[in-house]
Amino acid sequence: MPIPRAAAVAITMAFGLMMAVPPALGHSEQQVTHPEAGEQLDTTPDAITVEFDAPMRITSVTLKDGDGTAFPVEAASGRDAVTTLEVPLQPLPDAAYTFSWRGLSEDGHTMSGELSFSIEAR
Ligand SMILES: [Cu+2]
Repeated sequence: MPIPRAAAVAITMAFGLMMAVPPALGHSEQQVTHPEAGEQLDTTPDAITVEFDAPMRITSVTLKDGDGTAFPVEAASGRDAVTTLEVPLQPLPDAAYTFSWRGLSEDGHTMSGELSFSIEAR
C-alpha cells in the first residue's frame, strides 16, 4: 500500500527523481500492520501495531470512526524512535475505524500512513 506523504515532501521527492537520485534512500517505510488493512475483527485488539524497516519517531497518532468521532490513542513509545509502533486500545464499540500516524524517519522526512479496519461482534 503506498504511503501518502505531505505535499512538501512529495515535491522534494519529485525533484529528487528529476535529479536521478534514488528518492527513498534512508527512508523508513511502513511494512506490516496489525490489524491488517481492511481486516474485519470481532473484538477490539489489545493494540494496533505498525512495523517500520528503520526507526521512526512518531509525532502523532489518531483513531476515528466512520462518523469522524475521534478516540483518544497514544503511542506506547511516546516520542522515542521505534521500529514497531504500538498503540494500546481500550475496548471499542462496533464500527469502521481509520487509524493514522505521522512521524519523522531517520533522514528527517515527514512520513505518514493510514490503516482502516472494522470491529463487528459476531
Ligand atoms: Cu526520506
